[in-house]
Amino acid sequence: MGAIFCESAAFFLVAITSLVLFPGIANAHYWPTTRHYTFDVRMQNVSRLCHTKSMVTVNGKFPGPPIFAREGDQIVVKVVNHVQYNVSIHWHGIRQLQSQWSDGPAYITQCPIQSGQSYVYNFTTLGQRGTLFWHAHISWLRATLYGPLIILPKPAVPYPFPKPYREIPIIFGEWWNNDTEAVIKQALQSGGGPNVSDAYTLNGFPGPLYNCSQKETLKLKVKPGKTYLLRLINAALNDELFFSIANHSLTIVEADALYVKPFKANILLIGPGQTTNVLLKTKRHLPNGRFLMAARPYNTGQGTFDNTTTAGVLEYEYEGKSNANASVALITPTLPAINDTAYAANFSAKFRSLANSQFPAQVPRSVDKSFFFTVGLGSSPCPKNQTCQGPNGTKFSASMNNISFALPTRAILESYFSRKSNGVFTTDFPRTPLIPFNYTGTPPNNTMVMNGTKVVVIPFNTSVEVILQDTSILGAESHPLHLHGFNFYVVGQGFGNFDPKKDPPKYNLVDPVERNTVGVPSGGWVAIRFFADNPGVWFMHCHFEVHLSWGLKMAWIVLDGKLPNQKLPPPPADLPKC
Ligand SMILES: *[C@@H]1O[C@H](CO)[C@@H](O)[C@H](O)[C@H]1NC(C)=O
Ligand SMILES: *[C@@H]1O[C@H](CO)[C@@H](O)[C@H](O)[C@H]1NC(C)=O
Ligand SMILES: *[C@@H]1O[C@H](CO)[C@@H](O)[C@H](O)[C@H]1NC(C)=O
Ligand SMILES: *[C@@H]1O[C@H](CO)[C@@H](O)[C@H](O)[C@H]1NC(C)=O
Ligand SMILES: *[C@@H]1O[C@H](CO)[C@@H](O)[C@H](O)[C@H]1NC(C)=O
Ligand SMILES: *[C@@H]1O[C@H](CO)[C@@H](O)[C@H](O)[C@H]1NC(C)=O
Ligand SMILES: *[C@@H]1O[C@H](CO)[C@@H](O)[C@H](O)[C@H]1NC(C)=O
Ligand SMILES: *[C@@H]1O[C@H](CO)[C@@H](O)[C@H](O)[C@H]1NC(C)=O
Ligand SMILES: *[C@@H]1O[C@H](CO)[C@@H](O)[C@H](O)[C@H]1NC(C)=O
Ligand SMILES: *[C@@H]1O[C@H](CO)[C@@H](O)[C@H](O)[C@H]1NC(C)=O
Ligand SMILES: *[C@@H]1O[C@H](CO)[C@@H](O)[C@H](O)[C@H]1NC(C)=O
Ligand SMILES: *[C@@H]1O[C@H](CO)[C@@H](O)[C@H](O)[C@H]1NC(C)=O
Ligand SMILES: [Cu+2]
Repeated sequence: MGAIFCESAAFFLVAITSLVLFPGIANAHYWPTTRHYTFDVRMQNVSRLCHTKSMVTVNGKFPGPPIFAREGDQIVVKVVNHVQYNVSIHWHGIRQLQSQWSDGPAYITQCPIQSGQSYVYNFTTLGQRGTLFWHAHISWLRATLYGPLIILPKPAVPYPFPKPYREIPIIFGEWWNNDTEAVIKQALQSGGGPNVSDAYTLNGFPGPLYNCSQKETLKLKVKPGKTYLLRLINAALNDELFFSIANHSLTIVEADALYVKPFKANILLIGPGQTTNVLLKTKRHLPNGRFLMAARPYNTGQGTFDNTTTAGVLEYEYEGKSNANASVALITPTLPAINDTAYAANFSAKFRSLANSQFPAQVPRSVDKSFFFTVGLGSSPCPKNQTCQGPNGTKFSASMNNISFALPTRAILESYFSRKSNGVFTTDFPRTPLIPFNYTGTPPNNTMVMNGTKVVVIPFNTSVEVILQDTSILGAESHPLHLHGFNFYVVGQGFGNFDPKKDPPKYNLVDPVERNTVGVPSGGWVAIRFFADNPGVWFMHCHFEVHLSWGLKMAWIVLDGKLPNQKLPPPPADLPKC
C-alpha cells in the first residue's frame, strides 16, 4: 500500500516540477514542435480502500499519464488497445480544427478501437492554452482512463496573472470497488439507477476520511509566501464537486482553458468536464497546522449518489522545518450543504471573460439560428417479460427535447462524409420541444421519451444560440452540458422557465464567460452562443456519465464552408472500422 502511494505521488510531483525542466517545453528553440505519446491501454491491478482490482489503464497508470504541450504544438498519440473492451479517447476541450477525426466519441466521430487494434490521434493546440484533460469516450471506461492535458502559453508569453512559483495539476475522480462496466451494464438491463462509487479521489487518492485509506492521501508540500497554480480538473463520472482548502482562499483565473477575470472564493464548484485554474497564496509564515483540501458533491437529484468526502493535505515546509507531523492539528474546511443550489448559482455567476485586447470576447451579438432544448430525465417502457427498476416499473431514460439519443452502429462522421446517412442518422432533431409544458412545474402525466439518432444540420459559420432548459420531470437536477468542437459564451442563466421576452434583455454580451462545459442550473436554464466555425459532427451531451448512457445527448453537423480550410478533410487511413 505504502509503495503504491509513494510511487504514484512521485509520478505526479515529477510531472509538476518537470514543467520547468522538460526540454522543449521550456526552450523556445524547440517550439512549435510535435509531441509524441504512446498510450498502451492495458489491465493493471490497483489497490485502494483495501480492495485490489484489475482495471483498464493507460500505460498501467491510475490516473493516466499527463500530456504537456505549448500553444501551437502538434500532439500525436498512438493508442494501442490491449484489453478486451472497445476503446476510444476524447481530448476534452481541444477544438480539433482540421482534425475532426481525432475527437474521439465512439460512434460519433469514429468507430471504437477494437481489441488488438491501434489508432493515431493527431491534432493541434493552435490558439489554445490552459488546463484540459483526456478521457475515454465509450461506455464507462473513463472511470479509469483519464489524465491531464496541459497546454502552456507560447514561449515567453506570460500568464495574465502573477507568475506562479509552481504548478500543480489536481484531477478529481472516483474509486469503485466494483467493475464500472458491470455497473452500467446492470443498470441498463434493470432500468434502475446504477450503483454509486465508493470514494472520490484527488490524483487517484481517496484520502484520510475513508476506511483503510490513510496512506492513500494526496499531500501537497508547499513553501510559505509563495503563489501556486492549481490546475483543477473534474474527471469524476457522475458528480459535480464542491472543493475547498481549510483557511485558504483561492483566486480563480481560468475556466475550461480560457482566462477569466480573477476573483476570490473560499469554496469552488466544479462539474464533470470542467477545469478551473486557481492561484493558491500560501501563508507568509510556517503555520501551526496542516490543512485539509476536501471535495464532496453538490447534488439535488432524487437518486442515490456517493455523498462521501475526499481529502488531501496541504503541508508547509520551510528551511528544513515542516509541519508534516501527525501531531500537528489538521484543519478541516467547511463545505456547503450537498443541495446548496444558492451557493452553486452565486458561484457560477461570478465567472467573466477576461475580455481585453489580447483576449477579446468575440460574443455573437446577433443570432442566425436559435434553439431551445429541454434537458432532463424521463422513462422508457419496460420490455415485456421483464421487471424494471426505474420509475413506476419503467426504465430510466434521459433526453434532450424528449429525444433519447440512440448511438448508431456506424460512426456519424464517416457516414456523413461518405454521404451514407441512411440507417445511421436522421436530420430532424427538433429545434424546440414538440410538446411545450411547464418545464419546472408539475411534471406532465406522460414521462415517456422517444428515441432516435437525430442531428441538427447548420451551415458553416452560423451564429448559434441554444437555451438549455432543465426539466423537473423526475426531479430538478443540474446537468453539466458539454459541447465538442467549440467553446461557447454563457450569455444568460436563471431559475424557472426561460422567458423569451424578459430574459434576453438581461444577457451579458460584453464579457460573458467562455467555456466548453456549463452547468444547467437545477430547475433553471442557461443561454449559450457560439459561431459554428468548425465543420464536422459535434457531440453535445450531459457530462454525467449515467445521463449520457440514458440518452441525454445529441449531435450537430456543421456543413463545409467555401475555403479549403473550412472543409472536413478526408479520414486518416488508420481510422477504425465498425
Ligand atoms: C492481477 O492480480 C491477479 C491476482 O493476483 C493476477 O492473477 C493477475 O495476473 C494480475 N494482473 C496484472 C495485470 O498484473
Ligand atoms: C499529423 O498531422 C499533421 C498535420 O495534418 C501532418 O503533417 C502529420 O504528418 C501527421 N502526423 C502523423 C504521425 O500522422
Ligand atoms: C461489488 O463490491 C462489493 C463490495 O464492495 C462486493 O461485495 C460485490 O461482490 C461486488 N460485486 C461485483 C459484481 O463485483
Ligand atoms: C451493485 O450493488 C449491489 C449492492 O451492493 C451489489 O449486490 C451488486 O453486485 C452491485 N453490482 C455491480 C454490477 O457491481
Ligand atoms: C450519505 O448517504 C447515506 C445513504 O443514503 C446516508 O445514510 C448518510 O447520512 C449520508 N451522509 C451524509 C454526510 O450526507
Ligand atoms: C437540503 O437538504 C436539507 C436536508 O436534507 C433539507 O432540509 C433542505 O430543505 C434542502 N434544501 C433545499 C434548498 O432543497
Ligand atoms: C414471455 O414469457 C412467456 C412465458 O414465460 C414466454 O412464453 C414468452 O416466449 C416470453 N416472450 C418473450 C418475448 O421473451
Ligand atoms: C408513478 O405512479 C404514481 C401513481 O400512479 C404517480 O403518482 C406518479 O406520478 C408516477 N411517477 C412517475 C415518475 O411516473
Ligand atoms: C410552472 O410551475 C411553477 C411551479 O409550480 C409555477 O410557479 C409557475 O407559475 C408555472 N409557470 C407557468 C408558466 O405556468
Ligand atoms: C394528462 O395531462 C393532460 C394535460 O395536462 C390532461 O389533459 C389529461 O387529462 C391527463 N391525463 C391523465 C390520464 O391524467
Ligand atoms: C425506441 O423506441 C421504440 C418505439 O418507438 C422502442 O421499440 C425501442 O425499444 C426504443 N429503444 C430504446 C433503446 O429505448
Ligand atoms: C466493438 O465494436 C465493434 C464495432 O462497433 C462491435 O461490432 C463489437 O461488438 C464491439 N465489441 C465489444 C466487445 O463491445
Ligand atoms: Cu445530466
